[in-house]
Amino acid sequence: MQVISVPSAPFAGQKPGTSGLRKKVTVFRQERYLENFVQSIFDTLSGQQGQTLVLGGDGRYYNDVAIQTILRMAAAAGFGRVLVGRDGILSTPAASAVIRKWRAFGGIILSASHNAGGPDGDFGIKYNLGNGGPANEAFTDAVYRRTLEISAYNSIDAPDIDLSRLGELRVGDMIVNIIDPVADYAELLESLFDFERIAALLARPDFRMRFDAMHAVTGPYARAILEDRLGAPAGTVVNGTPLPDFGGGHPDPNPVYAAELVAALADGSSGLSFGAASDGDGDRNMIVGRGFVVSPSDSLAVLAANHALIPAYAGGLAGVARSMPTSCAVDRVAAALGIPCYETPTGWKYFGSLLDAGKATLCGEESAGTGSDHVREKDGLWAVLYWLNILAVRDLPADVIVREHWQRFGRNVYSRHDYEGIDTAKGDHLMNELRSRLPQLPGAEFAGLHIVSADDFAYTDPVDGSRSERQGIRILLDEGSRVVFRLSGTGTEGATLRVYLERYVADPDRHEVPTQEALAPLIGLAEAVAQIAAITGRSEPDVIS
Ligand code: G16
Repeated sequence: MQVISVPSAPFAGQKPGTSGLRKKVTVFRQERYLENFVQSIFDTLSGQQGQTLVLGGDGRYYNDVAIQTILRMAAAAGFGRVLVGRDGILSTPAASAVIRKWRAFGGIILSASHNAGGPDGDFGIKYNLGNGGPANEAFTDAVYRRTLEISAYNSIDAPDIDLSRLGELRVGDMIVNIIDPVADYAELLESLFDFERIAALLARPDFRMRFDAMHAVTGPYARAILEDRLGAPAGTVVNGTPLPDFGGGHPDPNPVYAAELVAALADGSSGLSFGAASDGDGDRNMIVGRGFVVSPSDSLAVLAANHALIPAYAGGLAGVARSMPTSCAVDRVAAALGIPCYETPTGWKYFGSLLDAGKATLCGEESAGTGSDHVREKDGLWAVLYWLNILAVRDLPADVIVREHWQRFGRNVYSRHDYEGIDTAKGDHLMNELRSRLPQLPGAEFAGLHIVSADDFAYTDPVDGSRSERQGIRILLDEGSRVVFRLSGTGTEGATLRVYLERYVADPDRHEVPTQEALAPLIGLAEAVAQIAAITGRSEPDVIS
């Protein structure tokens, strides 16, 4: 096998964000762009000779082309074997499960998650370590530095291979195993939950669920698990065929982009009692009860509070972790359980060391992600099965379970306002202005709200001591209310400003006040402090979730 060195030169901007490198497909299709980034990953690794790499993606446009390129480059980099999902498909949690089960050296996941796909949509690539989780910041920073000095990439002269049939092939001297993308993952989930009880629930005539795969990667996974293994009626999974452009939709399971599912459960007319959805690459989830969308932060708290009902977690939780902007609902559960609750920056990569060290069992984020130590990614179908297991044991509808949770712990009323595609310079200016005002904020009053403290969140990993700075501006108010400002690290066009709003309401008589109404004073404070309209020219957020 002859390794060919192809001269190249750096591209600006190949800096991984919250979760890998995400850019427009048109950017990735530039000659040498993908190759430069992959070579920078391989140059940052050491000891991969003869080792196993896992490779797959969410099936979006360009997935198939990128996989063939990466296979040739992996052979040139000296990998001994690549496990690739049939048709190049692996959901993000399934890739994590495969890396762990087969003790692979690492994995490359091709996904831009919930971002739109197609020739004008987004594409993405990230590297996961041998623990199955996203590479840490030290690694991604090293990859970025490498992209700035790259002068060539390595490949071999080999034809594309047929990825549609399971089996063993070769690319150069490297073995390629085309594996069933679902089998290892389904087996793992079956080991965590009470499948018999969930099957009994799904068989009940008075219980009907719908899972919306949003034309993205979870279709085959959900069909195999919910319909084939658990016996849910055919048709339970809708939009279940993965399409390269996700049917033109936005595979982000929130009330805006999964509006059809929410509408189907809005009243009793459809006969549905439970709904769920997942995103482009299968790591996010949305849980919907009748006339009730469960907020992701509440979902994490409910999962933690009900862990004793789940076979895998009945022995107890070591601890829980949430990203900083996620509501503090789970903190209250942790306090009641007497277990630690860790607060990390946004990005699943920060949970990895806590999970590896056995400090946390469940993790979650406001951005619709929950997961556990079974893999090192957030996991959409895992969350759905966890909810089904709770419903099966408690025999109550999802909304009642959440309302009872509020009765016991109080309600952390929560919402996120997104201003998408704003001018990057304006986004940076807004954050810099806020930063410069931080020293004056503590003690200030805005429309009756008292600011207790304000800072730019920084995190020291309790396991490896690594430090991450400037992870979002927090304004903490009386009685557990907060406003947090961040710029998204996953967008591909301009900047997305995220404003996270939270207010703690203990009084059960006020739990049903509509969320935006309950948060109105905080929305006013956010505008007054950050001057969003004046700086960005936007008077309303694009997405409220
Ligand atoms: C990624 C990360 C998550 C993060 C989310 C939102 O999710 O894995 O940890 O919460 O992005 O990040 P941002 O607010 O920076 O856009 P995914 O599902 O896109 O891979």
